[in-house]
Amino acid sequence: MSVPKTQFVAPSGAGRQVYPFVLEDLPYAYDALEPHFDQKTLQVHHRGHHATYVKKLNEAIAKHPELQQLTLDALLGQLDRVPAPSRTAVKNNGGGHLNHDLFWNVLAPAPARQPQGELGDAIARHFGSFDDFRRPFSGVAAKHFASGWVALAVDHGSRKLEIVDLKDHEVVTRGTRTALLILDVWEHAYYLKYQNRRPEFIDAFWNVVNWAHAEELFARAGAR
Ligand code: MN3
Repeated sequence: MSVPKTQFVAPSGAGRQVYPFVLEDLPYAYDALEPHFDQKTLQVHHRGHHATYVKKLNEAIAKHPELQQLTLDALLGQLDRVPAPSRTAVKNNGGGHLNHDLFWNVLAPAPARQPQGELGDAIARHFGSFDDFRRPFSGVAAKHFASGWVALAVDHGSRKLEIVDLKDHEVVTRGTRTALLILDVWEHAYYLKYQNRRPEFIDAFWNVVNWAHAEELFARAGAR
């Protein structure tokens, strides 16, 4: 089965995985993001929620040997190739795996507080200033109804930066945009520590953003 490989960008490790999909270890200890993101939440979120998405994605793809050579990026970019009875499971659990993998990698203990270099310049150019980017991103995250994600993405054609509001486990469109930053606003991401106070969780997020990783993703997306 031939796959048009150049059509898909692989912005993260999980996007390049093929069946059987695996849960990678976090690139830091579970308590490394304290006090902003607590150890217990991170453990349950990674070893509980994320692991379950990987397990259910594998169960769905196990039924379809013809899909087992496709990368996760290819599967999510061509969901119509997935037989209808398994499509929702692949969309939800595959999207969950991809988004969580990116989320863990755009977090870091004691990172730089603002983006530098070309990404820093691009954010200043597109939004006016770093704060003029951060405010609407936080606003979209705070207002998002029910479960979902908020991402900063770069469009490959226009080179524009966009704040993208994603429902459930929707992913940033494969092939035409690359996600540089993502925030999980499902209740499971913050409920143990912050309960219903999602805005406090969003404020805490800005203390642990791995801007160096976002800068690398931006450079690799070929954006200027
Ligand atoms: Mn989550």
